[in-house]
Amino acid sequence: MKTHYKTLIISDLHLGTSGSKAKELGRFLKLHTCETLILNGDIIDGWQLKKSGKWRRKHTRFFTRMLKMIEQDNTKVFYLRGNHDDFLDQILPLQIGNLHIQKDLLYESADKKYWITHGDIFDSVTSQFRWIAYLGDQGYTFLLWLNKWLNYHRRRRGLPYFSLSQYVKARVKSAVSYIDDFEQELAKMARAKGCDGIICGHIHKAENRMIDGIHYLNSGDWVETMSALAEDEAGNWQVIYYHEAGGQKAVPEQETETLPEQEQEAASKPADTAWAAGLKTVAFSAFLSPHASDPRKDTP
Ligand SMILES: [Mn+2]
Repeated sequence: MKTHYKTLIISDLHLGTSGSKAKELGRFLKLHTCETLILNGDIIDGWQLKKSGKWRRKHTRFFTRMLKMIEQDNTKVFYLRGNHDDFLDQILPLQIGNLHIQKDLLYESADKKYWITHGDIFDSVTSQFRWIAYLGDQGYTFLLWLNKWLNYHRRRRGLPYFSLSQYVKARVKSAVSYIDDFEQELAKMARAKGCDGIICGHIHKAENRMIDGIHYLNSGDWVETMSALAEDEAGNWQVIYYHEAGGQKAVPEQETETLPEQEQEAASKPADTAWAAGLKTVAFSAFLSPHASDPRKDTP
């Protein structure tokens, strides 16, 4: 039995990178039906594809799944550009049947007006250090790789899953304030546009809360947290996670050497902090310094 929502919003799938959880998202979409599906940016990672990324069959399968939803369920799809799929700027706005490719979207629901945008606009209005820019695009990829490797060894030693990048994000002061500023600033932008709410992605941190009277919603990502935003027929929003929605555990993939992952719950509470404390020094020196000098060069 499929769960039905009025609208589903996902973002930051980063197809073309090995960290992309395309298979899991495919399964997730199979478990749901919706009237409107909004792909809120960074679905295809054009930057990585240009450098070292590889387009894989499972990446194509995601779009096959999407087209099936359009054909079988008559789902309306809006693909909004993100900074990693900014190649879309050259073709948008474009409409092919029920598929709309555009920059952003004004969405009305239950008497409320939402501005839906990827969120990278924030990077141009702030001089704040940004955590991904801080690490650099490559640094983030490396961090995800290290995360996999680390957890492979932790699992062999019987230790629970530990999310290194979530840990770094939570501990690095500038990262915390970046996320905070991002949320505040986007809420302000929504207000300036006369909207009641803002729906974005970009920072890979799902959220559903009020900020100074503005409804702030973030759909998270499909690289790590595997989260989405769902709206029911009455206009109520919630963040849903892959593992809560009945998705199976991530499976090992021969083609990308992805290692099996534990439930995300374990990731949210790093249990042995003594072990983690040792990582801090590694994290700072290994990932942070090389890119710290020029945060504008390689934006997330
Ligand atoms: Mn982005």
